Amino acid sequence: MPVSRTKVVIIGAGPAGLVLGHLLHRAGIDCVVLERQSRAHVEQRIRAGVLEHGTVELLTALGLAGRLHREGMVHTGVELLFDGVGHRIPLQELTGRTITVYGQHEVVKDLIALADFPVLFDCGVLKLRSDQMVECAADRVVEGDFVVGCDGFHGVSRPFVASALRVYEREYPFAWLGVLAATAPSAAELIYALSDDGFALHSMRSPTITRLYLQVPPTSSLDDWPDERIWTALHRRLGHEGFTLTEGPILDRSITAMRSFVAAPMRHGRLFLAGDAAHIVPPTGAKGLNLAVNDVRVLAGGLRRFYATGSEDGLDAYSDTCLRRVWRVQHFSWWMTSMLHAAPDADPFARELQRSQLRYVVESEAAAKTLAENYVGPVMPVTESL
Ligand code: RFL
Ligand code: PHB
Repeated sequence: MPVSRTKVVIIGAGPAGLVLGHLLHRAGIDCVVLERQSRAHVEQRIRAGVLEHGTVELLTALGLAGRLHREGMVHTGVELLFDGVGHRIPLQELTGRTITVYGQHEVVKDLIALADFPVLFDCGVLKLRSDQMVECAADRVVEGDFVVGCDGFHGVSRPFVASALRVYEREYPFAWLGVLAATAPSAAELIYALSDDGFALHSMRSPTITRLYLQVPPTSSLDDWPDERIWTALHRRLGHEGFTLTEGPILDRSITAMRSFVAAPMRHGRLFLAGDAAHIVPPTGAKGLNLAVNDVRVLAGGLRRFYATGSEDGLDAYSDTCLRRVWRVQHFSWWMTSMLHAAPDADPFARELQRSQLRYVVESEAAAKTLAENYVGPVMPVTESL
């Protein structure tokens, strides 16, 4: 088998792998991104929608945010709806920062269109031969100084080091049914709702496309949820005074399990894990993509330093630096999830605690600020990231 060489072999063309490619290319470090799926597949995969302030700043500094700034929607607040009443959390007023609603697949399209480094689609990594060499489809072998596993939760890089990992995990007794509907959003902002029937979320992708989620049993299949049942549940859970949910044709639907997961450490010799390959959060905090981008921002800094000076200090610090943020986000995502879902095993005591917590968050400025600060994400040292 012919072996091709590069400096950094990146497995996976999701947000983590592609942003890393851009950061390395900008620093003059050769890399190649190997992706199992086709380009059309990764460009159409509907997933996240909320970008933290720091993620937008990094993409902007990299020159990758032209369309994001034209089409993304800047939001200055989110709404929490419970006991039939909506309460606005004014994110910008509380933190000075905003979020941008822009689909993950749009981010991925932009990152691919602007890539000046090789991104090889339909080129899945079948196995790692070592922490510096991978074997791909079509008998291709690629060797580098480093391999970075950005291959998501179901990839091949984490299993390669499974015996050296400590795993922390929690599964939730519910899942999310997500739908994309061809209709204008029914409100200007995101609405996170808890009703007696469970959680629902109103989000959006554009002035003509609405994104909606429903808490469903973890055993649910899409066949259990014909359109009419979906809309009835959304009306019941999101309905409140001054709000009318508009329906439209459903363009995409999927069910996602809810899981918290961390595998540590994130470095094994010359192999690094980044993004969903190393950790998963339940989507209630809107954090997964942002965390993936943060990992590769830290890693690119370490690799830049290594190639400029030979020092491995940044690479040695990679795992600990990332895991500090990972655990903050794990806590926030678990907290939002527990506060906003109807757990099937919750007793009346647990339900009252949950409502008390929700009331506190909307009545206390300190508590609202805690939510807001975590939701918009930390201030990023962008210039240091390039
Ligand atoms: P990805 O995006 O899963 O990309 C991994 C890539 O690796 C490829 N791959 C391989 N390639 C080569 N060889 C192999 N052997 C390979 N195995 C896999 C895959 O095809 C894929 O292209 O991981 P990455 O880059 O770490 O990015 C993580 C994010 O995708 C994820 O955390 C977010 O989507 C999570 N998430 C959200 N994050 C947010 O920040 N804000 C949100 O609002 C938000 N909402 C969500 C979400 C995730 C959701 N689902 C569907 C899980 C809402 C939902 C419903
Ligand atoms: C989305 O728009 O897809 C979205 C928004 C907020 C979340 C999760 C997903 O917490």
